[in-house]
Amino acid sequence: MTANRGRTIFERIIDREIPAEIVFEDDDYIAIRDIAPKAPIHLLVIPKRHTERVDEMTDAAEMGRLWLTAVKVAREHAADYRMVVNCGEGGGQVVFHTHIHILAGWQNGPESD
Ligand code: DGP
Repeated sequence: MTANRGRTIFERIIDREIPAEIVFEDDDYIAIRDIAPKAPIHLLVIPKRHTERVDEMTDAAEMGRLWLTAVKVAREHAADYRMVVNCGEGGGQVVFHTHIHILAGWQNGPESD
């Protein structure tokens, strides 16, 4: 067993154990560039407090602050954008630490390039 057992890659990025291109950070959130971008701009907004998936969050203020942070980060990078949350393996989630995807930067909409 290792000390890192159970910690996700995002917790290790938050703790600076693994490098990432950080585009925003405050006391409660970090936003990074996705390592395998699915759009010209692909960012991940990650709360520092650990929950496995967004639907574990029951506090409306906490949920609201997460989305407001994602909107702020998105608007700093693009006028128009898509936000995606994958919930659970069946929903395509691979990293089990809550995060919002921001996808943007296409010339003519999401399926264009
Ligand atoms: P999801 O399927 O919603 O759990 O998306 C996880 C995303 O995390 C996926 O788009 C790839 C990205 N990702 C995985 N490992 C790393 C990493 O080490 N660094 C960065 N920057 N992104 C990562």
